[in-house]
Amino acid sequence: MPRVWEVPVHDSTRVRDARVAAEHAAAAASLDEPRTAVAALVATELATNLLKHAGGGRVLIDVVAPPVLAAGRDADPVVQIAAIDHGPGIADVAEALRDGFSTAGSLGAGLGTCRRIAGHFELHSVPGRGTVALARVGAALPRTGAGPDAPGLTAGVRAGGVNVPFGGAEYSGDAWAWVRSGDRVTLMLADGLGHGPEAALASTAAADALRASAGLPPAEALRRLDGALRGTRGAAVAVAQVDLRAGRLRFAGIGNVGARLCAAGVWRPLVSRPGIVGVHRPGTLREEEAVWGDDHLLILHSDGLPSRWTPPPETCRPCVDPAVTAAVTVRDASSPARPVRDDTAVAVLTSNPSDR
Ligand SMILES: [Mn+2]
Repeated sequence: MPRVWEVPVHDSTRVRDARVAAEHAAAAASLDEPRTAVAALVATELATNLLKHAGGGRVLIDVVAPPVLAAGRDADPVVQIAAIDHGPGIADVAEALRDGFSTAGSLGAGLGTCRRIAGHFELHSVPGRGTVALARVGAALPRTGAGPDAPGLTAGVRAGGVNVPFGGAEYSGDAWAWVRSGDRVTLMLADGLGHGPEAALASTAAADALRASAGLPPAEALRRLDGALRGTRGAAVAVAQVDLRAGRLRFAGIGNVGARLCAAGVWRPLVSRPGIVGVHRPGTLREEEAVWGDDHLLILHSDGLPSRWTPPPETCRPCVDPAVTAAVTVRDASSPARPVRDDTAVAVLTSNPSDR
């Protein structure tokens, strides 16, 4: 059952908590000492920045699969560090990433340093709405300099997500995972009933079972998951699968997991059947099919997001890192005055621009 960390950062004492969380996540991802130090430094910088530039915010730390899964390669886990705020935003992102840039009278090495030392770093800011800074730190890069995002190792799509435990708990009852089998990539989001460790056991079992059914179509995968979750509390689960060669998306879901597909800026929901995976599976399970192309984007989310939430048109941007889109979604669907009332996970699947 993987840990997740949410560290609210509203005073300087919490910067240390963010660093310690990053060190724990690095241990969970089996990073070596130098890469652990990188994760700790990035978490420290991002938490410090929240205080300096945004009047506070929160740092989410998680161990995730890499955003691109290459066929035949084991998915080495990476530490994902996301700093989310509702601050004034950054008018000039490129300028803010320049080494030595500062607006708050600091040394200003922060964001430029993060971008240089993390394996992957993204900054997304909308003036007036806030900022998401997201870093991924994995094992040391191969000596060729080819990272997991390098062309030639890619899979046509990329996925990412964030997972926010309810009330700052150690475990989230939600889990998301993605797997690849040949031309088929499958994204799953599971919301274990209730929250806390028992809910996390159910959603973790769903993620494990998905990894064992990578090539199966969504409805068949859900049948396997239903068997795997017997004896747990059960979960709401949605499974979406892209066939890269056919350019098709297939979807099936049981229970209350939101699924929305956008193409060319237009969103439409994908519909799940009522039921609880592992407890009560509907007798028949119809798969929904749709075209999948480069301008498509899929969001799966648990009901930690408000039930009437619909993605704003600007969310439909396949060029943005999927984990950043997920973090922006969580940020914009909640506010300091309107905190979420359950575990919240959002997972996003997009095409991979480096393949084009
Ligand atoms: Mn839940």
